[in-house]
Amino acid sequence: MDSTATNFGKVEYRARKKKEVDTVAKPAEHPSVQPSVTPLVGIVMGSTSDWEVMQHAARSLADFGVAHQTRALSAHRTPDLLIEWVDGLIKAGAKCFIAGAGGAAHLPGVVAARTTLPVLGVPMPSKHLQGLDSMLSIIQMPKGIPVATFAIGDAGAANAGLFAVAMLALEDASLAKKLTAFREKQAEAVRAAKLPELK
Ligand code: AIR
Repeated sequence: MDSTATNFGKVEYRARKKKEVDTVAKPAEHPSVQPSVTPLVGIVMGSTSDWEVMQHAARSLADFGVAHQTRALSAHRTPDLLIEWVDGLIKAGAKCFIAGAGGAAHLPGVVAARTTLPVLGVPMPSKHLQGLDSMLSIIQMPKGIPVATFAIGDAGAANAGLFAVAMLALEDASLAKKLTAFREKQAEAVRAAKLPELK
């Protein structure tokens, strides 16, 4: 990884176009978000209707202070704009993409076609097939262009965020420490859990 990842957490801002600034998670929006220049992760979804689920990916990143940018862009409805956004984030120094889509969910595959950065795909629950269509669309990538596919829905979105944190933590000791602490806290909650008394 290049210096962007090892510079994680440093306070610096780089001039960006207005529309990009508006979608970057800023410190004021979440206390744990570092005021980092570059969005390290691009989160894209096929529709604003996916936000309810995809916010969980953003939450995972925000909880670890990872700068990210969120956009609703469709591989079918706005293909040119999608490519433009992907190219812009690559140029800005992003390290990976999280892409969520539903139905004929080509979005993660189209993003992966444009970059060699890792692409994490999140299948949206869908009205008629409960997300099975989305999952099969994302998971069945032809050989040569991989997309890592996560669980359908909230858990998949949250885990995609955590997976991005784990990748960034390979080059960032303080992030790795936070991830270990998160796992310990989670394990402690399970250890302390009590089942209800038998009635
Ligand atoms: N979608 C949008 N463009 C291409 C695809 N596959 C997906 C969205 C969303 C679903 O279509 O990711 O999950 C329904 O979108 P909407 O905007 O009709 O609610």
